[in-house]
Amino acid sequence: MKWLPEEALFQVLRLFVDARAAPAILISGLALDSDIPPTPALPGDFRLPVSEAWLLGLARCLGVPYGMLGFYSDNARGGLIRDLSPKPGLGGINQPHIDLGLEAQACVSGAANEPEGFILLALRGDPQHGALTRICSSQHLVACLEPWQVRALRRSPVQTQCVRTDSLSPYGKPFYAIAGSEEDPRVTFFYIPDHQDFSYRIVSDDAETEAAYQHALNMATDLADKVDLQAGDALLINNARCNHGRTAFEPQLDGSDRWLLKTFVTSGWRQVGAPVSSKRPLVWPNLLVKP
Ligand SMILES: O=C(O)CCC(=O)C(=O)O
Repeated sequence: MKWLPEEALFQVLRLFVDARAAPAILISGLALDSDIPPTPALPGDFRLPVSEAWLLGLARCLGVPYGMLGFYSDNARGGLIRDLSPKPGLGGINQPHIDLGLEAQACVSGAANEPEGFILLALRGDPQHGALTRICSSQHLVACLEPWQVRALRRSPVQTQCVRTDSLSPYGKPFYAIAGSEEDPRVTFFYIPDHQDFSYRIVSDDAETEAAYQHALNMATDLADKVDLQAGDALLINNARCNHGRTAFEPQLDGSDRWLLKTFVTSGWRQVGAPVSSKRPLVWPNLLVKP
């Protein structure tokens, strides 16, 4: 908190708790460790105390940083901090050649640990400036959609469906692509990075909803702000207020590539249980220790 200018700290503290706060905040010019090693092939083994302190310190200003062990083990250091550096051939968000479609990281699996937000801190930007993080504000998007599209997306759920050569199967739970209040709509897109075994599509029993989802996704991709994260930039994202993605880019694989640190954040107290209802109890999630 002492390291941040007062105005920046004020905006960070509002992010999760003020209904009028921005959906995401970009802070530039953070001082990093004096000696950043070449961008590693993952998994790497290094410590960056100043940069890690920024990442986790910013997360503590918002709430509590956390990681998802297991989910991370193949392509990162694991634990609280995940390294994002290009790893061609690997599935998921470390794959540079794919355009990462918009998603809110929420409400699809129904798991208790879906992140309310996350932080990306750039140790090194893409020297070609091809990797652009997309942020689409839900409020802005809903204001741009046709009324019938908003109605259709609030009326009926959509469902992710895996398409294999010989079968179709549901993935995750059905979800409403638009929920929340009129003033503070919650837009949820879902995205699965390219997978060798299957492709996917988003379907609905309601034909208008299915069409509106695709239209809204295309519009969100056009409307999204594109952020060229460079060294010393931190992007703080509130998943309840925006969807995020990333353009494809060309890695050099010579140590000069884009390298981000990432952590998830929870504001702490949250409602558990489904379906969404004001009667659900508020609990403090047990994120830091194993039962
Ligand atoms: O690499 C980026 O800019 C975005 C990565 C991303 O989509 C994520 O961390 O979920």
